[in-house]
Amino acid sequence: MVDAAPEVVASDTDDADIERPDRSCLHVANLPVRPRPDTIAEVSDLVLLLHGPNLNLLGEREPHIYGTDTLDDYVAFATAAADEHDLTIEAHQSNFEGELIQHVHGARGRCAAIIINPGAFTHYAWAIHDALAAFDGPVVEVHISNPNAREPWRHTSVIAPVATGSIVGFGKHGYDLAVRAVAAKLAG
Ligand code: CA2
Repeated sequence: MVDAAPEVVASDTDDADIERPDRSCLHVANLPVRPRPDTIAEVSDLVLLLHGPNLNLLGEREPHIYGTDTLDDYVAFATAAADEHDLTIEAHQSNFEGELIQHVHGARGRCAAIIINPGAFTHYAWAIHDALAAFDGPVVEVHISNPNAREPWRHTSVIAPVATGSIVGFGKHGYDLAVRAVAAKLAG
C-alpha cells in the first residue's frame, strides 16, 4: 500500500510570490462611498427644546415673574425663530428628572443641539448635568426670569458648567436668543 501524499498545511513559500486581492479599501459593489459626517449637525436640523418641572403651569400663575405666555406660546416662539434658521424644534416638558434625562439620551446622535430650561432642577439636578455632559453638541440653558436676582438658592446652576452658554432674564426673548445662538454655533 502506497502512503497518500501528506496534505500541505503550511508552506514556506515566499509571501511576495502570492497574488492577493487588494484589501486596502473595501467597497460594497458599486455603492458610492459617502464620507462619514464629522458632527450630527451635518445630518440633522433637529433642536431638542426641554422644559422642566412646573413650567407646564406657565401663564396660569405668577405672571409678575413669568409673564402671561403659556408653555405652548414659548414653544411657538422658539419654533418661529428656528424656522428662520432652517432648524426644527422638538419640544418636551416633564416634571420628572428621569424623563428629562431620557430625552437628553434620546438626542444623542439624533439632535444637533439642546435648549433646556430645567426649572428648579437647575439648582441641584446633577444627573441632568451628567446626561448633558454626554451630549455632543451645543447646549443652551435658558431661564425666563433671572435666577441670580432672586433667592440665594437659585444663584447656583449645576447645568451652567456643561452648557455652551446660559441666557437668563429676558423672558420669551431668551428663547429667540437661544435659537440664534444654536444656529450660530452650528454654522461654525
Ligand atoms: O426663570 C426660569 O425660567 C426658571 O427656570 C423657572 C423655575 C425656577 O425654579 C428657576 O429658578 C428659574 C420655576 C418654574 C415654575 O414655573 C411656574 C410657572 C407658573 C406658575 C408656577 C410655577
